[in-house]
Amino acid sequence: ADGIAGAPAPFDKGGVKVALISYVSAGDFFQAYQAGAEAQAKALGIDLRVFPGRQHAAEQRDQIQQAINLGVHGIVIDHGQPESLTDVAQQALDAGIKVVAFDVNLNNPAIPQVEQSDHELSRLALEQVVKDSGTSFNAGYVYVAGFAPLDRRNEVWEKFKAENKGVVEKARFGAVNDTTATSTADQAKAVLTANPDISVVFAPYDEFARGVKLAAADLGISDKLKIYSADVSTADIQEITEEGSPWVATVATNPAVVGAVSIRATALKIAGQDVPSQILVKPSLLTQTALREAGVKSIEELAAKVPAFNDSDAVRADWIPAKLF
Ligand code: SR1
Repeated sequence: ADGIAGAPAPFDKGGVKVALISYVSAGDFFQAYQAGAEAQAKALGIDLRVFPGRQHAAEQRDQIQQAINLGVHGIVIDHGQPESLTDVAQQALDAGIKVVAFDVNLNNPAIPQVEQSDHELSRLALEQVVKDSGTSFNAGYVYVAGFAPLDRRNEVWEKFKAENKGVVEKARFGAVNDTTATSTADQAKAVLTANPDISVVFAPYDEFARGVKLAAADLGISDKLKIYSADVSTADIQEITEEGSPWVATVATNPAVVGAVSIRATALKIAGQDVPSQILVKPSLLTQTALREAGVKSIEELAAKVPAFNDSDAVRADWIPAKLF
């Protein structure tokens, strides 16, 4: 591959190899994240090897070992189970490979972590809940423990409940698998049937929200429910803004930007430049009302209306090409 004139070594000569190793690949968020990583890698002349995730801890470990054997310069570890990754991540570092984590806490000072300000994300969503429904309501909560972003969002939910005793969590459910939305829909149907007094569902992952919305439609209770989520995609915008949708708000970054940021952080590490240990990409609140009023129908239209959504100042350098999307 061609080098970049004026870039530090090894980017000046080219031939830089990076592996993107994911735990989850299915769903809009992860596809857009990968596309953003690919766009930034291309702009940097990086040969990006993408290892798809199938929610399989042993497979993800094997993939890291394969990447070490391939002699990559850097590895992005995207989600995963820390207990099955910390030793192989250390093996990669010992082999001189730079490692960056997205949404998985590897507790290693040599591994910077990219995240979407999950505490703020949760806080913004719950502030909107209070605006819409006050502080006395019965709630459903969709959560699967063990995923760093969901655990961070959960910390804010727990605090919110502790501070608002009128908020009663009637049921907690959820699944993360190959078919997260439909599995969550099946569970939501049972939960909403057993708890007809639930009026708010906090579902801080778009696949969760999609599942709850599906269940509400099947049960014919869409008009009795308000769903709040994280994440956004073109398909999500359509589901949020369609007539009668109970999905009333989401708080989101542009996942393609987060993918690009992950690659930039890895490139800076490979070039021997400073990278903060925590790299935050800030999310924005997107309400159904605002999206409808702005007539936004896709991620591209959203980015055109909210320029900050299409970029991040995180981990920038003069030699790293910007303006990817
Ligand atoms: C299974 S964890 C899902 C979350 O990871 C990313 O942080 C996305 O925001 C998504 O909500």
